Amino acid sequence: MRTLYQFPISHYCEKTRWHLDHKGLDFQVDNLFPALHRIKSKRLAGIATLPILQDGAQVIGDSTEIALYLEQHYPAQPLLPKDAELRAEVLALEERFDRLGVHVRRWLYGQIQQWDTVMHAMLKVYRPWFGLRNLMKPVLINGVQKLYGVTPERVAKSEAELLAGLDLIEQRIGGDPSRYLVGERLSLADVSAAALFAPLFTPAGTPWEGIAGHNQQTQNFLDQLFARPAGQWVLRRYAVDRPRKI
Ligand SMILES: N[C@@H](CCC(=O)N[C@@H](CS)C(=O)NCC(=O)O)C(=O)O
Repeated sequence: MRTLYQFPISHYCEKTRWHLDHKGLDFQVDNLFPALHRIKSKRLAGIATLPILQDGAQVIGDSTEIALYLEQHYPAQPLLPKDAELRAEVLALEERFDRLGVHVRRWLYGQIQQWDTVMHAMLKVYRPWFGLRNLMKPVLINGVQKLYGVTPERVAKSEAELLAGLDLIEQRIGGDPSRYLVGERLSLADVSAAALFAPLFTPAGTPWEGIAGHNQQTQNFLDQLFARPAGQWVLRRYAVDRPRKI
């Protein structure tokens, strides 16, 4: 039995779901309640973050570690090229986009003015537990802002970082949304970049669809990103290369 411990709206968890789906590996999800998840994540893998994958007796934490584990143990449908040079390029990009995921998340949380749809997407999978779910909302809003460093200065820096990330995608694909970041086929670099940027572009069928807590100014900014080749590239990767969306 394979279990993915996750949060539905985490883009790092989405990266792992995509990888598992790409390999056609069955798994069940165990949605841990935010904040309380740490009791289990620490016990399982000694870490505070999700995703964590349990595959039989093996427990692997961190989306990149999980990706490397999956490539090693399930070599069919590879996402890492055999060629050493291409492989190194993919791994370097995967690391870069992994770091950019932090900026995407911080920037997005920094735009939210109405938390209703965010909280709904974050918590709808959990039972109401005698009202505890609703009572936790203000705690979680505060916690998310503290944990992810959502301050105006850091959000502004994250905006610059995420724009640099989109530039990098465009540079790699030569402005053509149908191309891949490395070589002629989907790799771990594409899965990482597309999954970690996806909350900006809310592809249909993903957990971010319907989240709308930002103002018109942010929407105008997002519209510009949508129109860019990098925005179209994320949507293209979802349409063409994401076997199942949730
Ligand atoms: N480097 C980690 C990052 C994962 C991560 O940041 N997960 C977030 C959700 S998006 C998390 O678990 N946050 C809860 C916490 O830190 O307590 C990975 O790739 O798995």
